[in-house]
Amino acid sequence: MANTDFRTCSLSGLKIHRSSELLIRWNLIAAFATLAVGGLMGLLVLLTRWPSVHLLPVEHYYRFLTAHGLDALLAWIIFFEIALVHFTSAVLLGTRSYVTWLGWVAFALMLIGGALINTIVVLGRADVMFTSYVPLKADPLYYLGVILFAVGALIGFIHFFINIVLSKRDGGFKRSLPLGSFGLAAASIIGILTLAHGAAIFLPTLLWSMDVIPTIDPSAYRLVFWGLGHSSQQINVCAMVAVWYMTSAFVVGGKPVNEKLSRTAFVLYILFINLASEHHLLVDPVLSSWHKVVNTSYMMHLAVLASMIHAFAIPASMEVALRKQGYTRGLFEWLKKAPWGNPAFSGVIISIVLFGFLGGITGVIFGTEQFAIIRHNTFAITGHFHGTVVAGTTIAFMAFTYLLIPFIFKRELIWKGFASIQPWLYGAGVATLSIGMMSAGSFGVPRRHYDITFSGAPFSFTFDPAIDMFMSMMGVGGVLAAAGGFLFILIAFGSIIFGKKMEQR
Ligand code: HEM
Ligand SMILES: [Cu+2]
Repeated sequence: MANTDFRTCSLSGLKIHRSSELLIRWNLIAAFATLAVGGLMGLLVLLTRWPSVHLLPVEHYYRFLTAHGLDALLAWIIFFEIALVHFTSAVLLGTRSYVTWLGWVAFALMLIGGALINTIVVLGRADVMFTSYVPLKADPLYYLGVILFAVGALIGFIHFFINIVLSKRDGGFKRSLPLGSFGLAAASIIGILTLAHGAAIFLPTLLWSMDVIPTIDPSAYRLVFWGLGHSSQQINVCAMVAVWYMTSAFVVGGKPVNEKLSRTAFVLYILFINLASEHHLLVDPVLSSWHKVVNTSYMMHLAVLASMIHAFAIPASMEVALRKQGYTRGLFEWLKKAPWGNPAFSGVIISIVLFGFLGGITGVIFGTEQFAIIRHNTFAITGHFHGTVVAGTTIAFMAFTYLLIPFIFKRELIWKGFASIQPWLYGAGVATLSIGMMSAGSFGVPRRHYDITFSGAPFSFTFDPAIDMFMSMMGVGGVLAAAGGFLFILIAFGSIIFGKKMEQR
């Protein structure tokens, strides 16, 4: 391959090959597009759950809830992660993308699968929500769409390993991978295991929907489904943490204080995070209490430990780097003088704080055997995971987008002033949304429920009046988040199309 196919990014110094550049670009474009659809669906669902608005009719509520979960959690996040796969397994190592065609096969499968899922859901043939618990049944094409998307993603994660093996052969890195790539290696290992569970559950479910298999045991479904559904959240955690480290490195020149420790923490994720999948089965009668308590009160903390290590290591890496730049007065000058106007930096800090305090803490609490029984299927759970996958992962990915647009698309950001407030707007919105949901849930408000006033029901039930305030908090926060999300989409697409071209060798 001719050397002219490489260019050197003048901002980051990265050596970027045309083959990876195109793969990253298209995966990012697909990610932004699916986030736009998913976010719009989220807004419509929100305006339905907010009792004083109650926008959609009942069947549309479940239909759009299904689309929201799939576009936001499956499509946006995984398209972005596959972009990160190519970024960390080729660009960060200064090598080309090997087997580029395989990257395009993965992308095409994900695109076709995603389009199929959305079409079938919009046609009203798959009102089964994200989890598609049997015996809820969707059109076979829906399961086929999920399988195509998952196989595409699987190939994408496998591409990571092909790239790093061949890159090592060609001298892309010496002894160990840079930390960002190491994090994505952890994500890809978990990704491959996870997607194998996906195949194990969605293939039989496809056959069942085609009447080839007579029944699927609901407990078996839940067990295997969460091997996919929960473990894939750990792909997200690994990718998010890798983004935290990389942003610290790119924006302030931060290096982990003890790199071995940070690497070990990623290994803890690989080894122990799968155990946490069991929190989805805590109220099911299948497993024994002994098993549940040992798993959720003891073993799970080995994975929590990993997050605690990262939560200290990353801010520490920033502090050390900023102090080296001369911000040494007092305890906190480095913090005051940090580049808060850079949305990549502020976004990552917001992501770290909200992920830890909203998503992490509630996950550890709700995920214990003792607590699960009173929070299960309440709105508190929805509050918890908007603290993790939205306030944590989505904000981190948004922040990293502000770096990738100049690095990969060679465009300047448009609307820099708006860009610098976008993470704050989105972060404040999601935090309010999430706290509103958690508070309402602690008064027993259910998730996935069309009408909590139970109008027309044979028995009347009213919740504590306090929930009015919490549901409004959710509503106002959600609208702010939707505004922040919309701003992000405008800035991302606007910069790609209209941003000032940057001259580079
Ligand atoms: C504008 C931002 C967002 C708003 C206003 C929003 C709002 C909501 C609301 C109101 C629900 C319905 C809960 C229920 O009725 O049970 C929901 C569910 C959900 N949201 Fe979001 N959300 C947003 C962004 C996101 C993002 C970015 C993700 C993923 C990364 C996400 C993932 C989910 C999932 C997985 C569900 C559960 C779907 C199900 O129960 O099948 N949300 N969201
Ligand atoms: Cu889970």
